[in-house]
Amino acid sequence: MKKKTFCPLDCFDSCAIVAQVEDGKAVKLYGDKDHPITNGFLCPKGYRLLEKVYSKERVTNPLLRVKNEFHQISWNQALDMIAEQIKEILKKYNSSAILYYSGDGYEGYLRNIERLFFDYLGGATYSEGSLCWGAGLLAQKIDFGNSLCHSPFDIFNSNWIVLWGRNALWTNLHLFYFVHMAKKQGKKVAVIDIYPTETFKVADIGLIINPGSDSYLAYGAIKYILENGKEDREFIEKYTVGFEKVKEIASRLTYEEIEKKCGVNKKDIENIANICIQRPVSTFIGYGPQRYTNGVNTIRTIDYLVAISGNVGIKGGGSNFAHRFTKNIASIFKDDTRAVNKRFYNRAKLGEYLKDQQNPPIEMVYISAGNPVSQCPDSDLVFRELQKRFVVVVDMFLTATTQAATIILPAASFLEKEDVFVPNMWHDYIGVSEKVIEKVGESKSEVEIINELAKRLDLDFPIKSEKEWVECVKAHFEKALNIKFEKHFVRATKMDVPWEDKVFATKSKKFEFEDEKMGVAVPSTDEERALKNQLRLVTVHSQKTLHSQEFFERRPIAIFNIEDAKRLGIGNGDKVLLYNGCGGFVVEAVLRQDVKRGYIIVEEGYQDQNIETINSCIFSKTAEMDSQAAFNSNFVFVKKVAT
Ligand SMILES: Nc1nc2c(c(=O)[nH]1)N[C@H]1C(S)=C(S)[C@@H](COP(=O)(O)OP(=O)(O)OC[C@H]3O[C@@H](n4cnc5c(=O)[nH]c(N)nc54)[C@H](O)[C@@H]3O)O[C@H]1N2
Ligand SMILES: Nc1nc2c(c(=O)[nH]1)N[C@H]1C(S)=C(S)[C@@H](COP(=O)(O)OP(=O)(O)OC[C@H]3O[C@@H](n4cnc5c(=O)[nH]c(N)nc54)[C@H](O)[C@@H]3O)O[C@H]1N2
Ligand code: SF4
Ligand SMILES: [Mo]
Repeated sequence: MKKKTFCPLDCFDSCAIVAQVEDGKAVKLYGDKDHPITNGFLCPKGYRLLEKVYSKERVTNPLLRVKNEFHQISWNQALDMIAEQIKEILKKYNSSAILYYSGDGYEGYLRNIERLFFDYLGGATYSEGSLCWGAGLLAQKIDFGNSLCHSPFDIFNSNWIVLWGRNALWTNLHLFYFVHMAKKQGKKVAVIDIYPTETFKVADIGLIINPGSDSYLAYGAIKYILENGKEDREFIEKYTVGFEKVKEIASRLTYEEIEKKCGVNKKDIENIANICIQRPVSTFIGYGPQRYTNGVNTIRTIDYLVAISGNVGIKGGGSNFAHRFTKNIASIFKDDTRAVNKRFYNRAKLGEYLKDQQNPPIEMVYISAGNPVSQCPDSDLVFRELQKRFVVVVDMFLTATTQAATIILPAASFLEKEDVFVPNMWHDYIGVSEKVIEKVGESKSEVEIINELAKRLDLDFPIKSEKEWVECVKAHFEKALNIKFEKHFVRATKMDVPWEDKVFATKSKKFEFEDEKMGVAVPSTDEERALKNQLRLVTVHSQKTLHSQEFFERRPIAIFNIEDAKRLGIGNGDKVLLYNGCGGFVVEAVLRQDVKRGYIIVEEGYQDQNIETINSCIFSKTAEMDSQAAFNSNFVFVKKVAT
């Protein structure tokens, strides 16, 4: 028997999966051939999802920590204890003494039921700011009014494709495939990154740039375009505001300064400019370049380059960062009128918030589909602060975070529940998944857990089955988007080219070079500075994992420039401690000639039994307006610990 489901991982591609089921057991997963984006194949992680579902390591019973050991308890015991704890908190303070941490480990829409539950309680402490994409979203909100992508198929209308800080082969495999097909049709590709990633395989032009300096490159290309009169005059005059300031900044800038800041030469700046004016050009901005203190500014300047070169609102163009086509649709899983006590913490500063927050302080933390000890900045502080509290973690596995849990609730995997998958990073095919297998062990879905808690707290909460909620969510999107779910997926919009009418979602209805609050984006570098002998730590997403969810064996490595390593007495294969005032983490050194000096590259998401994570070395810094964790604005000392 075949059943239809969707990949639950937080990924650009949101793949449609066909599960082969025999005697009630899923035996194989493959990419849905009917789905226009998935196109019959999954990434290597996707195929391995099945091993996760049936893994011996899965937590299949509720667990309670007694001293430092976990003991199996019944669901009734676990849920009663949590409900009691909530009642105590409501007596003592109000519901905002509960912090709800909603992670990105599972992308099904029904998990938002947790938020509705906390709204019904009176509103918890919710997150704002992002670990992921917040700076870029804010940038595009300022410039365009929203972040929207072209249809993936529109790439075939482009002359050039620019992958700007997006490692598509690892993180967005189906885009990589689209690029590969476009190349077969003669389209050209430029890739811009801080080191030669595997995505450079498709590059006609590959450019290596200093971390955090992209706004200089963007301005350099703008300068060159303006000097040669190649800007799209009509677009600029009719549909934008604030251009004169950008022009002035570009004219004052010198190529020498740009070369120095970005570490690229004038020829390369000219190359990028010449590519951008060979309209149409589609640009795909990754999330690496915005994980700096100047992340918003950086993405805005790339938008400027796309706009000035005339690539906004045209077929084959675009500044594709994320696809927030649901932005104006109210969530059915929120009820602000009930959440009178709600307040917000910044995800990038979770540890500090737990430590300092008063009136009321955080007494309980409810974590679902998240591994904040591994994934938030300042892991050690997050861990220490969680340990002091009543912490509930809903997860399928033991993680760095569950080590601080009071109670662990075993989550059903994506194959054990039905759901709706609403992508928001690249394409716009919404999917409805079937329940493929019965629950493994005693695991429960998030909907079931919340229903049980709501009953115990006598809330007048809408108790519905998963099936009923799926129908509600479908009906909601059908109405809001004027679509019909005739099969298990549907394209949510008919928009192939965003902003085609050149009416933007900004206040002025124009593309805004200038913002009331943040002014005009300028050439900038990350303002954080290294101390003597420190190297910048850049963390990237791994091909082998989805954050802390490992799919293949890997060991922690740091890629070093060969000269830097020599200077610091480090050889290839050495075990080195990376450390700073925040904490430390041991990695193996890999020396490469093709990586520039001054920084090391480490994959994120490592966690081991001793709760050591790379985010031990990451301070709680943020990009502008606290929009985003500035993971890459950190520096470490390195010390050889063994060969
Ligand atoms: N295999 C895999 N796929 C994933 C994920 C995963 O963990 N594993 N995570 C998913 C999620 S949640 C996200 S947010 C996306 C992220 O997807 P991407 O944005 O593609 O991934 P990152 O590794 O965050 O960053 C992309 C590239 O930016 C580069 N970079 C870093 N700093 C700079 C800079 O200053 N300038 C330039 N030009 N480049 C820079 C990095 O070297 C890296 O190659 O991927 C999704 N897909
Ligand atoms: N240094 C550094 N840190 C980073 C980043 C970086 O680039 N550098 N990237 C950041 C980004 S982009 C993101 S999006 C975050 C992501 O960080 P997290 O949101 O923590 O994501 P994951 O580690 O993928 O998953 C968290 C947990 O969800 C669990 N899970 C899986 N399926 C289910 C389910 O069905 N139900 C429940 N309840 N749980 C489930 C998994 O077992 C896992 O333990 O990390 C951020 N952290
Ligand atoms: S991780 Fe991404 S590319 Fe891989 S199967 Fe899931 S959605 Fe598809
Ligand atoms: Mo992310």
